[in-house]
Amino acid sequence: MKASTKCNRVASHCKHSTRCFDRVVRLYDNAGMHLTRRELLSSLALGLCAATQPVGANSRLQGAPLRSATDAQKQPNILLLCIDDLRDWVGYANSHPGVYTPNIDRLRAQSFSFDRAYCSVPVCIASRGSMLWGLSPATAGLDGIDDSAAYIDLTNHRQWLPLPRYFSAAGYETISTGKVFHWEKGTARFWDTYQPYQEIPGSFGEHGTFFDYGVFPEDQTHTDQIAANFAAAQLQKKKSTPWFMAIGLHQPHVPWRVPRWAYDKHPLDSVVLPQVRADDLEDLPEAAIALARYPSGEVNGKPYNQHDMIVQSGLWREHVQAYLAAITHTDAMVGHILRVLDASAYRDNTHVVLWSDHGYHLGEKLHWRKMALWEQATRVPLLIRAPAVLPAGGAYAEPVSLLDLAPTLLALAGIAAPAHYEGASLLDLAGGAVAPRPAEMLWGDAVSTRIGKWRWTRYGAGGEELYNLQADPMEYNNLLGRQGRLDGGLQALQGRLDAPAA
Ligand SMILES: [Ca+2]
Repeated sequence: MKASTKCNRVASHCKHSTRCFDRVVRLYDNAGMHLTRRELLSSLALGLCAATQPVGANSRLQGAPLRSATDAQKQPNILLLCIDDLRDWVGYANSHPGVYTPNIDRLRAQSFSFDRAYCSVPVCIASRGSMLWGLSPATAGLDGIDDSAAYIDLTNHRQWLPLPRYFSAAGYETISTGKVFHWEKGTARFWDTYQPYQEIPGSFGEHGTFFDYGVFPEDQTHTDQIAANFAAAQLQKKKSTPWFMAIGLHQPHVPWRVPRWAYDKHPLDSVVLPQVRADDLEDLPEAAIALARYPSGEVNGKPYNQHDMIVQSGLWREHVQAYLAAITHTDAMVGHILRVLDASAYRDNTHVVLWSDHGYHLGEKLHWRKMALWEQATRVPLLIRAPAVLPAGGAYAEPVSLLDLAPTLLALAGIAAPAHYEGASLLDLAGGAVAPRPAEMLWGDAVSTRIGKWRWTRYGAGGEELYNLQADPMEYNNLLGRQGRLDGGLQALQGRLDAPAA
């Protein structure tokens, strides 16, 4: 990977300086490790391609059953609510004081919750690509670092089709608006009924921290309100076939620009900052420290780090307030859509699934945004309201991966998953029919595994982390220290699942 490519990508987050982020560029320019990994990914992908049947009318939708129109009309509808950059800050999770999500909390009471759900890659494009194509990030070539080309290849792949196409093949009308796929271009064609959307205009803010936030103008309609209105209008139409509707809600992705009422739910003096330990990086290997400090580099000739910049600005609390307000706005959009659904003819024959593409740091590990392998960046809400299938109010406490979401959505509709999917339905897992399986997440040349109470992360450049989340939910204490390794790997970890807290 060439440094210039990465700088251009990083520059999309930072217009102020393409010379920033030197440390990260150096980390990922560890050429030997990265090329080895790229070669490995390529060989994996080629192996899978070779194993796939030739393109043809019957093989394109491998695994999708043929159904009669009568059968199809009995199939449940699926409403998928896709939230952008929402970490585990939902009211029902009690994860942070002041989170206000009454509508999502009501949905949770009606739903089965996967309380420890993890993205496959902690950045929008790669997480969504992995989820929507049912492929691990390694197979899809989406490692989070420079994924544009791999993502475009996916959208044009002739055998690996995106999720809505399997619903179409089973007789569903597929409906969408908002950010579901990462980009509208090249993906709008995957839906039968599609409303284009406008991203929220934003910059890198006026606060000197590269974050854009503020009050959304009252005389304009917020893009998420437009999406919610579209969903509501669709839910009021009479449809002759079952439908799969995916609605993308942009907040709490930056820019955090939501109406005044959402800010008013979070008065500044009530906002609680996340717990951050200044010495939190001292037991991390160098590669983990570099990830925590990402993005870092220099601006106007001075070294900087995002967390330092926000602390020095004196606006940390305002940033947290804006994130909380953005969550509350999305919660209201969820409430609007669900109220219309529940007043509609579709109420009793529609499964609702809510998920977020990855988490978010607001200072923990001295890190901001996503793009890291700790709980804050990787853990997401995941709710399934399908009371005939999963008990309302129920929960699954073991780690699960969003890689399993596409086969789960197909299973909810009674559609067989295509053979190349690398995840498996969560329905069996939730019912206890199969043993818990580790959730794996990738970032660049680093891999992190959640299994039971453990998180084990290893970096291509060297260095590992091991946390006992039961004893140490904030991941303050790396049990391997700066230099340690986990002897015996995953097998050893599985053997330690029942060991006393370290
Ligand atoms: Ca995102």
